[in-house]
Amino acid sequence: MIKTRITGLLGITYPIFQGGMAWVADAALAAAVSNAGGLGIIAGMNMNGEQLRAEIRKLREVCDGPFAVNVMLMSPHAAEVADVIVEERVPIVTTGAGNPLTFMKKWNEAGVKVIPVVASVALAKMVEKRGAAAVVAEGGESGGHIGEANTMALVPQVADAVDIPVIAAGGIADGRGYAAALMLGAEGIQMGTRFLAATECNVHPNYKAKVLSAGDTATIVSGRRLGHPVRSLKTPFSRRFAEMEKDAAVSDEELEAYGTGALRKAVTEGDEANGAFMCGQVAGLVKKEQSCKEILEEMTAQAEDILGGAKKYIS
Ligand code: TUI
Repeated sequence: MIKTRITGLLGITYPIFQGGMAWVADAALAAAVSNAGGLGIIAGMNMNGEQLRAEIRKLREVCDGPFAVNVMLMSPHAAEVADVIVEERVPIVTTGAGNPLTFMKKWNEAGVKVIPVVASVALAKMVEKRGAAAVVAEGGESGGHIGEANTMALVPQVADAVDIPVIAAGGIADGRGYAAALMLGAEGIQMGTRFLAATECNVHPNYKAKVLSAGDTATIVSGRRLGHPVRSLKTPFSRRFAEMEKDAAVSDEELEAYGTGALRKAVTEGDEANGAFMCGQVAGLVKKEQSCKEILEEMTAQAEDILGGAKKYIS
């Protein structure tokens, strides 16, 4: 078994989080991951307060264990979602795409464990000071909204800067990445892309098929001009978006409008022409659909093998 401060702190079997992917991470996926011994996370991003409350209750019907809700801080519903987390006594919250300080006092006072996703050392130090239980250090190999630093550089710098546990995210999809993350100073990992291909993941079949057939250079980053770079699969939509942002004749408003609703179209409709299929660089490592339980068990067995055999490098 791989045990760290994170397994003890959260009461989970495996120190493996499922990313709180907007539109994707519903009660079914989060329950499957939590029931298998990892940390399942419901995405609060695409829901208002009442929709989130319903999703939390749905999860609790089939899952007794710890789970989390992710608050996407750029969401117009962030404040009401933050309140629902307290009202529903959600045990753990993760945040993304911004600075969570405005909500941290309320969550800490309610006994919610706060685990912000950070893309820099500065934010990691700031949230530690305000009572974060841990941080997820997310590198730019990730799918979706990303920061500037990549996992190999970011994780050890964050681990040096804070005393709370660090969970590595971005570029991890198998036991090799898991073992490497521990060597960089992380005490757990978060994965999104690998869980996109999970049996219990309800994305449109086109989305799953695209992830499963993707190779190492299948993704592209767009949206830098708007201040929120996003990594997604190369599709007619994402290539066009990247072209439009280079074109000075296209206004920021037009660009923003072109992107609006694109993730929903990919997840719920599998719309190849107009959808944003957010996905990490590790898609090329994800070759088959598996249950969440199989994913957690296989990741752990591979990482244990590698870590156990690492002495071969020392003479
Ligand atoms: O949030 C994510 N990944 C996401 S959110 C999302 S939904 C979306 N849809 C369309 C456009 C944009 C987003 C899809 N994927 N990951 C966590 C994450 N947080 N990555 C990077 C950051 C981050 C970046 C800057 C966190 C804080 C930050 O600065 C905070 C500050 O103000 O200091």
